[in-house]
Amino acid sequence: MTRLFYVMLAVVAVSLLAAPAWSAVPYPPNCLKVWYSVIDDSAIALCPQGDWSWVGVTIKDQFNTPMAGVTVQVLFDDAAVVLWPNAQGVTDINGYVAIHPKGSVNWAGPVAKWVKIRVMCLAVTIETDYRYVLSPDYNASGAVTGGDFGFFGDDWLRIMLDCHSNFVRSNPQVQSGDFSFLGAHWLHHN
Ligand SMILES: [Ca+2]
Repeated sequence: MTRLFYVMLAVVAVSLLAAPAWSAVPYPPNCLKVWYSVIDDSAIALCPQGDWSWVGVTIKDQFNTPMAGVTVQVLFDDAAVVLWPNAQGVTDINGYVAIHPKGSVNWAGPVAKWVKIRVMCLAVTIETDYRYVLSPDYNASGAVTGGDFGFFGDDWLRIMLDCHSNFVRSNPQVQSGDFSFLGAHWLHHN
């Protein structure tokens, strides 16, 4: 009888130890990630002030329950993308967080950077996608100023859909419509 008692005790102990394995973790198929204020389906733009493209993320666990109070990060896997500071936020009671990346892109030629972008939560990759990343802060100084205008001038009238300065993708030429977007972020800084 005593032996049976200890066996039962051991079973209970193992069950308790196993309990953490059932704790909530982010479950990507139940999560949702949507980019807003994008250039088009394949391109986003970052302003050092954080007022251009942004991402809304909903984190749910394996039971489809919203996870509140967890940190979500947006990672750009390219050294040319500079963030001021890291793009991250904490989910609300509905598991939702809006992240407005404050960013710049170090200009490396007229073609926009094609960047791998990862949304992470608690070391889990929620979603990975690839997009062109543009920025009116061409020299990654943290501010949109005269130095950036020089880069835009070099691209002026260039006909190239994926040009870094082609903020209006419906027209492949860099012209006044693109300049108005640069103007809208003029002197914005981190
Ligand atoms: Ca700049």
